[in-house]
Amino acid sequence: MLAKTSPKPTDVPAEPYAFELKPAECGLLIIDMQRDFLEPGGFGEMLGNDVSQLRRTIEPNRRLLAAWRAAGLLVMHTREGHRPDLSDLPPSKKIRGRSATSIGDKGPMGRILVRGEAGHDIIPELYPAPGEPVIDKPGKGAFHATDLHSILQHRGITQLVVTGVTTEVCVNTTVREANDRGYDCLVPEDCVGSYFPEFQEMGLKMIKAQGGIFGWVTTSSEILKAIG
Ligand code: TIU
Repeated sequence: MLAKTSPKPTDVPAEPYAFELKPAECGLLIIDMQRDFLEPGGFGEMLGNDVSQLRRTIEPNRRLLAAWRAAGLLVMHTREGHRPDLSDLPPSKKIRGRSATSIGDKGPMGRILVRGEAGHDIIPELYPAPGEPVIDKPGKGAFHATDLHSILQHRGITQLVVTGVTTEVCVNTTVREANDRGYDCLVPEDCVGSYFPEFQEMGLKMIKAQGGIFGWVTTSSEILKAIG
């Protein structure tokens, strides 16, 4: 079998200015594309949200994931959730929202946001392939209380393409955490989604404002051109 050669560094058109993508140092990090957030009957819908706002991100993510795999580059996935005994669930998170049903309780797809339950797992369209690290995170950010930083350091990763849901919650928190740890983050706007259109817009604006205070924003088609 021929060894895969990584594409060369390429400038990807982005805002606030071009992102110099170094494929060998760049990981694709897909945030929380879980059934509980994207499918009818899950935790997201239970909170009163319209899941169709998130489902439009599935197809662009699927194309980007396929291209990233074909180029032989690093793919990682995250899942928000907790241990079955809920020992890693902060009491503040358990009671937030004053909902009759909350994290750890029985929902339509098993116990809500509990590891090992059907609703906690990643949607079939973007299911992790063998060998792709899956980061189980108890918080909104993918670095808090996980081994993500170690995994990235061991692989020589300095850049992240961050996709997934939701734009203003887990994606923004993760981009901010990554930025403070020295990673350059590129966010394709069609691959991230929010239940709220105004938060989608502002969540992306906040990343690229002030000269790219947290990172860069582009589209998946620009990234596909760069690694294709
Ligand atoms: N993954 C993620 O963003 N978790 C959330 O709880 N998001 C909401 O927008 N609620």
